[in-house]
Amino acid sequence: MQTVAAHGANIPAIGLGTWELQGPTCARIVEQALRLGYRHVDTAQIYENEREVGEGVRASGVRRADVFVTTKVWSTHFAPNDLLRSAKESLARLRMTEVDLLLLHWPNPQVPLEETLGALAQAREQGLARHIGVSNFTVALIEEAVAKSSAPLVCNQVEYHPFLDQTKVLAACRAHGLAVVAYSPVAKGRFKESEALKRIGARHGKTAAQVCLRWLLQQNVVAIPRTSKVERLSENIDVFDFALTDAEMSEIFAMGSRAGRLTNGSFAPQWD
Ligand code: 1BO
Repeated sequence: MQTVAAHGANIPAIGLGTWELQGPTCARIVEQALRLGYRHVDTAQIYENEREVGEGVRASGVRRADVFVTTKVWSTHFAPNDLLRSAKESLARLRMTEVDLLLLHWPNPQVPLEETLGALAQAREQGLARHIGVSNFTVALIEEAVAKSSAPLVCNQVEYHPFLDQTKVLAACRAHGLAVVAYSPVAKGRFKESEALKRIGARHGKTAAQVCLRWLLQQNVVAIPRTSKVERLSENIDVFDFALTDAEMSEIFAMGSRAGRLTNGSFAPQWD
């Protein structure tokens, strides 16, 4: 599988997102995904499915060392001791000795970022995580985090799809060598409303969802589509055998705006 490199991490370009997947369905989808060739699974403490993600990885028969596993610390656990305890609890639920990537899930202005980043780097030093990074960070927060982190941050995981303009965040990540990992890469099904995505897909014998994923790959962005349907797993990973033209890439870029954001909780920062 194609990977995106950042500060020593090689992140498989397509991963399985597990936000909102629960219980046996989650374990089954993770197992199926790995059997189909996925090598990257994304979870989080707040998703309440780390146990099932771990079960799915073990049931797949794929060696743990061959799967890139990400989890995230929820923002109410950013005080240094809480962060380390939370990371250890995640590992216990996953039944893993380390994750490949540990992220701060959302910024939390209540806890000084320097302290949280110190604890995150400690988690890495203690072998709880091979790499560390952030999620839902704005340009200002990326700049601050990069300046204050003693260890390299390998990614910023953010919502990104054709309907959301993330030009500024992408530029900041690139400037500091962070990979961008896109959650909701097919815009939670909104791709179905786009005649243009369907038309472009038809030209390549692909679906509109595959066009969204390919558009991200051609920007060197990692995508983590979530699905609870086995047939969609195959569709989402079948995006490596075609290429969008420059004109098609531009046409898709033109669909994006600030208004296209789908995830915007009360805990969200002031977006760029
Ligand atoms: C609240 C969870 C957002 C995506 O990880």
